[in-house]
Amino acid sequence: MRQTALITGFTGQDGTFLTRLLLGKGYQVVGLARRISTEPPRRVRGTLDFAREIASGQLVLAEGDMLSRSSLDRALRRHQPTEIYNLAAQSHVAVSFNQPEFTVETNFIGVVNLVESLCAYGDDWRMYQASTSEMFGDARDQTEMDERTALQPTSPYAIAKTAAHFYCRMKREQGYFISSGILFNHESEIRGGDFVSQRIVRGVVDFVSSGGEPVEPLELGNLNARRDWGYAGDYVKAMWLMLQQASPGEYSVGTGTARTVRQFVEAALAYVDKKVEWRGTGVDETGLVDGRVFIKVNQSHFRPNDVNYLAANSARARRELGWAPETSFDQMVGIMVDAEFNRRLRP
Ligand code: NAP
Ligand code: G4F
Repeated sequence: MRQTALITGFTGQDGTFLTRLLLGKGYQVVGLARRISTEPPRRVRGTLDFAREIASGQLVLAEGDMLSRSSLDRALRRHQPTEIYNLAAQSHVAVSFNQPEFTVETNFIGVVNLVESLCAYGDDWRMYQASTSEMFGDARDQTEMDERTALQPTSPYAIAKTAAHFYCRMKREQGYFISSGILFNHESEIRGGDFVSQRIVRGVVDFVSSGGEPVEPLELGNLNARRDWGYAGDYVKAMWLMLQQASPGEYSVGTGTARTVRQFVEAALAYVDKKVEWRGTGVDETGLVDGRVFIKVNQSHFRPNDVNYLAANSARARRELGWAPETSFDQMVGIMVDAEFNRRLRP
């Protein structure tokens, strides 16, 4: 019999990749989407076209919001999913400092709403919770992080995600099948435009497309922050694998290699055969390309607290799930840059 999966956060980056993965496996996918006043973003239109191509009726949309328990109850009763992937979140760390209440409501209370709705709905279900490496906070010893590493969240985003992580753990200990993926940063050609990877990629494409004409420098914040960046298409496979195990658990998922924001800039430029020359330090640092200022540091992009180092120890995911990243960092950067050039050819 065909399996039904419900995905919250279906319109986001991971929701898009996971929908495609599950449709490809023959699932019926129920995409929970909140009502917005503007037209659906292009990335959802792409998914709808994709669904139409492979089989009509395999993808259905359910209107709902993590802050409305009754909408979650209704979606569960109506569609009877057996796998639930909770990807919905206010997912931007910097935004969470300006909107702490909304972030905590969505990322923590929203999870409580969903879990309690599921417990009332029955017991034939498995849930995936999107936990995050941000929960580790600023590790002093800079060793790779796994499921046993202490959590020291330092942003409203991470605090809310940590509360949700513990809530899911509590429910797992009561016998419910809830698995939490502690995923490290993963990017793609459909990454939101306000994350540093996509800001850099768009800046590089602007620079190359200018043909030597003056362009506004790309303003960034903390160039020294190190992240363990992987490709989103690989990471949604780990989510699915977690729900196929005999028992639920927590899994740290990343590549194991941390790179600085500065190295991301260098890699994106290298892909278009350019080199950056760094000058100055701190907020006075600039990056020159072909003698022109391409990068400027702007204090407004710094966070009140930043996490300076994140790198995964994914031994458990590799051993138990058989998961491993398939796309290298340089390949991921290339995919993003190519997609940005193509997007400009087809507005
Ligand atoms: P994303 O692109 O920002 O997508 C977030 C999704 O959540 C969107 O579909 C958004 O819908 C939805 N959403 C937000 N508030 C909602 C609400 N109140 N009710 C229903 N839906 C709501 O995020 P992502 O990168 O795909 O990440 C997916 C999940 O993994 C998130 O929980 C994120 O915190 C977590 N995570 C991400 C990473 C990463 O590097 N990408 C790493 C670790 C964990 P709209 O389209 O309507 O805004
Ligand atoms: O791209 P970012 O905004 O991602 P961040 O904060 O690491 O969060 C992402 O990954 C988490 C997993 O670890 C997810 F849970 C979360 O949902 C999200 O997907 O920033 C990365 C680094 C930070 O240290 C930031 O301070 O880049 C630094 N940075 C420097 N300049 C900048 C900028 N970040 C942004 N967004 N914009 C800048 O101009």
